[in-house]
Amino acid sequence: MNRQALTDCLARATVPLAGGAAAITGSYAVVGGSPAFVAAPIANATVTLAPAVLVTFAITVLGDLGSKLAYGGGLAAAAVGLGVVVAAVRVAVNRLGRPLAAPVAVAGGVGIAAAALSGSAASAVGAAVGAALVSTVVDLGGTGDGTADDSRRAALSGAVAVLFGFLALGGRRVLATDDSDDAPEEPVPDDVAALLAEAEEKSFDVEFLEPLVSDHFYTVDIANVDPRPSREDWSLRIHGAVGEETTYTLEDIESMEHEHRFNTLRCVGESLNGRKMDTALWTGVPLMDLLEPADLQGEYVMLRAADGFYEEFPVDALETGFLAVGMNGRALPREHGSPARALIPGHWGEINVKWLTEIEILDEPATGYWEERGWHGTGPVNTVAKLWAENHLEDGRIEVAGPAYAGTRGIERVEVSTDGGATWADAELSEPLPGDDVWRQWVYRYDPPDREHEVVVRATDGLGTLQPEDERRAYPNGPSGWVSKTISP
Ligand SMILES: Nc1nc2c(c(=O)[nH]1)N[C@H]1C(S)=C(S)[C@@H](COP(=O)(O)O)O[C@H]1N2
Ligand SMILES: [Mo]
Repeated sequence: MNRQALTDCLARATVPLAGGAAAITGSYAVVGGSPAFVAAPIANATVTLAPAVLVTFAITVLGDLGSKLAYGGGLAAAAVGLGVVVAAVRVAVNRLGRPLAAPVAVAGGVGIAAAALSGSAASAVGAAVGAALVSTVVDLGGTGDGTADDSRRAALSGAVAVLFGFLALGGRRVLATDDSDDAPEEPVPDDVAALLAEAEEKSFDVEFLEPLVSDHFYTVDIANVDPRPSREDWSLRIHGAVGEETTYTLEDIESMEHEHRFNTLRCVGESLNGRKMDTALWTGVPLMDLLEPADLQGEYVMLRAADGFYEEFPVDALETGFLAVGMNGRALPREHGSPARALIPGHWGEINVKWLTEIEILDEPATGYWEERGWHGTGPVNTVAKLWAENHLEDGRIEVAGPAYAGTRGIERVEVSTDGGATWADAELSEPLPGDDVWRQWVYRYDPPDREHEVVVRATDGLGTLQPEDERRAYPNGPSGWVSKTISP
């Protein structure tokens, strides 16, 4: 293809692409980043259907960038898909010799495609309006046939799509006063406030160190657009190898006796000194209170969720499990699994299933979502001491600090070396918080040598076991090794 032909081709593709882009912005303007967003099913499929190696690379090497790229890829695919609809409809209308009918036909075609994808009329209307607008303006702006006209239409369609995007998204910001999906903030109950105050008091006053109850709790989702099960529709079904199949509604759960628990979560796919480890105060009910009436008979359990996620593990781990409906004194936020998620103490984050809908008891072991992709993330966490804060104090000393975590084994000791591991000293540990599965903080201050030096940190768990020194990357068993960092005086 020569250059001119390529330019023409691109120019012609621009109108449908601009239409597709306007369609997804139109949908977003109406329904936001909810499951009704027209790009949601496509964006989510990019993760679920992607080859395991690619997903692992995205998680371990690209981290958050990986999920942004996946989301971006999904958005692009949705724009192209709807663009194909725009193109097909416009070609058909022109063949029929009814160019004036194009906007109506485009609105209809895109609307139907968007409704099929999103299952939402509002979302479809937003998409249809966006695409039809681009189509209309392009037709009004065209003067006749020919190549010069093609590039002119291309420029016009791009400009309309961008302008529409600004207006639609701007309008959404102005009109949607509360863009968050979470319940309106209610005052934090006294008992929760007291526990949060205790955590604040026990947190070290160290700059750049996350407090014992995390300010920002990480998220890991297979879905680019999280589910949003409505409170009314949500239920938790306990079935499979049980004596008595049992279903709970949210009302059932809310009428039960609630507890508050500090619990740390850590993702098996994070890097050794990474940030996918956090702690919150969770409110909910012990899983056993829900499971006892069901009379469990199998050895294994599969937890299933509204986003299509599922994880399997031995049923014993449910004994200390918890169903959380609240977090830090508020309703469980959508990104952390509202209305209810599982917490399985001491285990890697992945079996702490969010948007939990089913507990299926099994006679035989099965394979969970991440295990199908090669991970071994259903067991207990590895011991770690992280180095998150490095401060040069006014008195000339250096202060290093971080969290240490070993699941239900607990942390007994953290040691620091400032000479690359030749000699060691004990770090100061924060007072333990109540609970069996909570991290602690460590801090160490020292007079630095007047050259670059290597600081190494290592933890000993509550069973007296020193964490292994050898560095292993996250895939497939979770990161392991001693964290070290080169520090300049
Ligand atoms: N339904 C569902 N539950 C899920 C996930 C998910 O993608 N979907 N991710 C899991 C993983 S890999 C981790 S590490 C934790 C993270 O919990 P958080 O997002 O609340 O930090 O949730 C787990 N539960
Ligand atoms: Mo995870």
